[in-house]
Amino acid sequence: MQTTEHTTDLISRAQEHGDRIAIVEGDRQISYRELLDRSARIAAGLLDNRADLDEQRVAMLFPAGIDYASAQWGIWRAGGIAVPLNLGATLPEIEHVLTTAQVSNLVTAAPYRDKVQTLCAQLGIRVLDLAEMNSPSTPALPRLTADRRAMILFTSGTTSKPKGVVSTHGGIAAQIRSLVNAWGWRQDDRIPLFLPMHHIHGIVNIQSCALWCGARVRTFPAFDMQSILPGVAAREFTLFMAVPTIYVKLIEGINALDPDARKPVCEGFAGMRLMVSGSAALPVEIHRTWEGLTGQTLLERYGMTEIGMALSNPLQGERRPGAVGMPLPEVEIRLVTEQGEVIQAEDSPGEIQVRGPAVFKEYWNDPNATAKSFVDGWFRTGDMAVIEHGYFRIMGRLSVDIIKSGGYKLSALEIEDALLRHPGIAECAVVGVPDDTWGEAVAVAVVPKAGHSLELESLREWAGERMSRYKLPKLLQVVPKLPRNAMGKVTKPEVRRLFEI
Ligand code: MCA
Ligand code: AMP
Repeated sequence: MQTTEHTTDLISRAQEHGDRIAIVEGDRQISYRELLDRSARIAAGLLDNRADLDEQRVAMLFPAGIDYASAQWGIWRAGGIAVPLNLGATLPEIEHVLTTAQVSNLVTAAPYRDKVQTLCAQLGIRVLDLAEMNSPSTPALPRLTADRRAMILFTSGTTSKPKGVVSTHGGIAAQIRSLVNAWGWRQDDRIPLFLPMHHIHGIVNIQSCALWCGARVRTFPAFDMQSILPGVAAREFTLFMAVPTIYVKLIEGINALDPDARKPVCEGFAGMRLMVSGSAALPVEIHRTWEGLTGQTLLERYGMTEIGMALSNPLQGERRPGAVGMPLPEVEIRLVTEQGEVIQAEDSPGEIQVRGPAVFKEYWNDPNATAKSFVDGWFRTGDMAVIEHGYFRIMGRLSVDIIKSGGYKLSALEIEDALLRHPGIAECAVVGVPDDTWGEAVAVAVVPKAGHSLELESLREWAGERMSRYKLPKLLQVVPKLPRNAMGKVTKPEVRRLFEI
C-alpha cells in the first residue's frame, strides 16, 4: 500500500502554520496549533482505546465553523470516513444518508443534537456531543494512506435517491493542490465561508484550500448579507467564492443600499485579489453587472462532487463571460460524442469526461452505479460542453432529470417520488425551468386524483416535511393528463413548455 502523507499533509502542514489563526467564528477564533490539539482529542474520543477506526463512517452535523473543522479533522485522524450532513435536510433525508452510508457514530453539538437524537436512537447510532469529547490524553493516531477513504458526500444522480460519493485522502489532496496552484492561494489570504458544509464548494474549495495554505477562514452559519457585508466593507477578505444565486442576491442587496453604505462595500469587493463563481452556470448578464458594480471580473469554474474542480478560467489572462476556461492542473478532460467518438476539433459539442487523481473512488456500496459512470477509466459527467477559441463552454446536461437550483443539484425523480406519496396526486412530472435568481426553479405538473384539488402553498407545506426547502416546487400546473410520447413515456420538454409564459 502507498504510504504517502496526503491528508496528513493537511495535518503536518498545519504544524508548520503553528500559531497563525485558522478560523474565526463570531468572536471565537482558533489557531492551527489549537485545531491540531482539539482534533487529536476528538480523534482520541472517537477511538475510545482502539488503534484505528478503519474507515468506520462517522456523520457530522454542524454549520461551517470551528466545531466543523475540528470534528472533520478528528474523524480523519482517527481513521474514520467523515459523512457531513445537510443542516437543512428533513429527517427522512437524513435517515437515507445515515442508513445508506451505514453510519455508526454521529458527532454534533447543541443545538443541532436535538434534531437527530431520536432518529439516531431508532437507528442504533451513537450520538457524540463535541462538548463532551475532550479526552485528556492523545494516543498515537493511525497512519493514513492516500488510498484510504476519507469522505462520503451525497449527491443526486439521475437515480431517485442521492448516492454517496466516496473520496479518498489522496483524491481530496489532489483537489486542493490543483486549486492552490491554479488560483495562487497564499498564506495571507482571508476568505469568508457561508456555504453549506455538505458539498465540496464549501468543504474543499474554501475550507480545505485555506487550511492547506495557512490562510484564515471567517465562518458564518449560512449566507446572510447583513453579517457578511461589514467585513467586505472593512477590507477583511482577499478571496470570495460563491454560487451564482448568491451573486444575484448580492447585486440586489447592494443596489438597495444607500450610496454612502454602497461605496465601501463595492470598494471592498473591488479590492479582493480574486472572486470565484461556480456550482451552476453564471449568466453573462450577472457577470457583466457584477463587473460594472464592483470592477471585479468574476472567475467562473466548473466542477462536480465526483471529480472536484475540472475547468477554470485563468487567474491571469482572459476570464471569459459564459465560459469555464480550461482544464485545471492534474485534470485530464475529453469531449465525447453520443457515438463514443472523442472530439478533437473546436465547435463540436460532446459530453465532458474526466480522468485524474482527484476523481472519486466509488459510489458507496453501489458497484453497478460506479461501473456505469465510467468508460475506459474516464468519468462520465453527464454535462455537455464545446470548446470555442480555446475555452470550454458548458451547454447543459444530458439528463433532463437533473436540476440545478441555488447551486444545489436536484433529482427530478427524487422529488416526483416524494410527491407521488401525496394523497391527492395521481401522477406528476418535475422539471427545472429557467429562473433569474435560482438558475433553475423546480416546477411540477400534477394530475390530481378524482375529487382532490391541489394548490401550490399547501403542496409545499406538505412536501416541506419530507424534502429540504430548495427541493420544494416553486411552480405548479394542474393538468388533466401528462404529455406522453407514443411509447407512453412522459415527455419532459413538453412538460417544461407548460410553464412557458
Ligand atoms: C431556497 N428557496 C428557494 C430555493 N432555495 N426557492 C426556490 N428555489 C430554491 N433553490 C426559498 C426558500 O424556500 C425560502 O422561501 C427562501 O427562498 C429563503 O430560503 P433560504 O434557504 O433562507 O435561502 P437563502 O438563505 O437565500 O439561500 C440561498 C443560497 C443557498 C444562499 C443560495 O441556497 C446556498 O447556500 N446555496 C449554495 C449551495 C452550494 O454550496 N452548492 C454547491 C454544491 P420562503 O421565504 O418563502 O420560505 S457543490 C457543487 O455544485 C459542485 C461540486 C461545484 O461545482 O461546486
Ligand atoms: P454537484 O453534483 O452538486 O457536484 O453538481 C455538479 C454539477 O453542477 C455539474 O455536473 C454541472 O452540471 C453543474 N455545474 C458546476 N459548475 C458549473 C458551471 N460553472 N456552469 C454550469 N454548470 C455547472
